[in-house]
Amino acid sequence: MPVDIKNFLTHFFVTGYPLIYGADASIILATVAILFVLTYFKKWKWLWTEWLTTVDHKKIGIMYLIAALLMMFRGGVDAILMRTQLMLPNMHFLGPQHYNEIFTTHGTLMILFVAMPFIFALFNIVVPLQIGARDVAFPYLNAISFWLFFFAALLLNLSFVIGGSPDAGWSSYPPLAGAEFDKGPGENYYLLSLQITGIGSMATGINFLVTILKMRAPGLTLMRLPLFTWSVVGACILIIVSFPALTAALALLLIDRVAGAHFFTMLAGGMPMMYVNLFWIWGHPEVYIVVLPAFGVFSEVVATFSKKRIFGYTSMVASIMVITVISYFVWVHHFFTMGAGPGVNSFFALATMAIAIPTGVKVFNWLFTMYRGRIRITAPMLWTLGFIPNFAIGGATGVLLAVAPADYQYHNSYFLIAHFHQVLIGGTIYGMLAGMYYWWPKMFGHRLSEGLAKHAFWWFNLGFYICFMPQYALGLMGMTRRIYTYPKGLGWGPYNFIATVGAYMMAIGFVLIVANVVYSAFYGERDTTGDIWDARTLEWSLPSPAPHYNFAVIPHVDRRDAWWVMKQERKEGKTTLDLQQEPIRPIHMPNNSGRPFILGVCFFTVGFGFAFSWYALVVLGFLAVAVLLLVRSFEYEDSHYIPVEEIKETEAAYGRL
Ligand code: HEM
Ligand SMILES: [Cu+2]
Repeated sequence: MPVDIKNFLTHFFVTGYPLIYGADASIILATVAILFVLTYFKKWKWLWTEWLTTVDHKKIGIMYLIAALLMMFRGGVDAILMRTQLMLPNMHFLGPQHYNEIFTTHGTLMILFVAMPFIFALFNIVVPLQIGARDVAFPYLNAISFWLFFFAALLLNLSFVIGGSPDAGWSSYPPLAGAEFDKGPGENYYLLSLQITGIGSMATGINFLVTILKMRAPGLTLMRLPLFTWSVVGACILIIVSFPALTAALALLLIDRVAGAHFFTMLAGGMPMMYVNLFWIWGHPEVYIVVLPAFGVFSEVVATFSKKRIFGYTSMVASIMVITVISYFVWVHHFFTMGAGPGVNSFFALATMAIAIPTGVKVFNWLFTMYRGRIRITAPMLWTLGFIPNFAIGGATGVLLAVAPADYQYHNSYFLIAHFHQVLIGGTIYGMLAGMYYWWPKMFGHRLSEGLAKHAFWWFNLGFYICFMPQYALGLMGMTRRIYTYPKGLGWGPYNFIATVGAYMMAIGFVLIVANVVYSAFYGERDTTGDIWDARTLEWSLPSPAPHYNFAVIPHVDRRDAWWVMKQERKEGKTTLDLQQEPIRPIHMPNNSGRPFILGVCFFTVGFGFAFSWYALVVLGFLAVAVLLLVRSFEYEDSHYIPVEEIKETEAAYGRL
């Protein structure tokens, strides 16, 4: 082989790590297996027409969910690798460079490709059904958002085997992430994949805010809106105001890297602190973007399984909105030690602590809702109950970190690692899992096994404390974040060992969750009523899974907890709120389209081209995007009507006519 081709290949493909060869092999095997199964069972057409081209929010939600779980596995493997490396002093399981790459991809994946798709899964699955709508405001755009996210995730993961992963941390600060210290393509992959998924997230934020503001069923005023939907309002506002800061930061850093500009390098008057500000102006609200929907889930779950309406509805709404506003004024707490001075630091310390007030309001309202309720301990309720102590500890340690002078001591130590995992896992992940168990019957028509769910919960929850509690101590003992190993004799060994045992326990919990998904697909209890939990909000008035047009007749709402009220009134023989109060009319629905998927492929091409500075690919990708947009603008028939006959047949098959 000529030397330059050989050079090219060894640079293009990541070589030298046995773990990476393992990854190569498993990628090839999995791809072959998927292709084989699709071909053998003749499922290609089904895959394309039912899923890849769908604009149905329920299906898009399910695809987000599957992607989030897959990425959680990926990020989880990273976590396990890191914890294994840190288990004992002086370990040589991972080298320093590899460790850097792994904490970077782990953090990036978990925030942008696990937490985000997970909340978007629930937005899609729940919001239109909960507000009595037939779809989201912009269904075609919704599909585009999904495919941008999907191909961005693919791009980031590809870096692992082609070209090399980013290694400057999920926050990717220059100058470390600049071209001078990080030749990469890894860092380019990071910038491009975040940029692409960011466009999709921005569109999702706009889409759902408009959906909620404009498409509510008649009578469903804002102050009658279910709390999950309220939390989506908060998250969407935050997405819309914060993502542009990320877009700008990533674009400027990319220009610095590929075009040799100096926005963030001291040369020619650039300023690295500008990046840090821009990043956290997005980065801090981002943690509320992913935790507010979890709060929404807990509100639904607590009310349903306590058989009571939520305590303090108005204060719940107010606290969501207060959190939405304040969380935008705290970003500097991520760099108290970077020399802003006492005035600035005090302002941001106080603003940060102020968030504890509305959050506390919410926690007490959940507790008061449970007080004297008829509580049923189901899987969603378990995750909700598990969340409360977690969040109390995570919130308290957050307030400790917000004390600016104290933060000078434990800034970037393991204390921080323990704190943010406590809120991100104990808040977001617990919330998303609670939501998954709760709405699973609505998605698939059967429920997940309660027995397996309980085992999974206890492995995960106990593992969580065993993993992260020792890390608070480690932080106070001086162990800093992002170190790949440590010497003997510091007293850190036993704590790290225990933490690693906890991480393995969490991994067992995750495997049990996935096992439950598979098991229940065959043996799960079927839901024939559509209202398996005896719940309170409108989505439970539909059959499970809901027909693709959702509501044959749009319901009228005149109170909070609309479905609960309807059920009560039906019991009393008053049927004023009956769903079948109007005649069925033809339903207007959007057409499927393959273009969002192809658009994802084009953006992937652009990203890949940029990563390697192959500008022909970039131009080609952008041209294709332009053509696709043009084609769309000439598409005059993008929707159709479902005839009354077909609706009647479907409803009759559900036994509803
Ligand atoms: C199974 C549970 C998890 C374990 C055992 C785990 C473990 C770790 C470890 C060992 C690190 C590196 C610490 C260091 O060397 O500095 C880390 C970093 C990080 N983790 Fe996790 N993690 C888990 C889940 C999550 C989740 C669910 C999220 C977010 C939703 C998350 C977000 C992050 C972030 C943002 C970083 C920082 C990366 C960086 O420093 O650039 N982790 N995690
Ligand atoms: Cu923050």
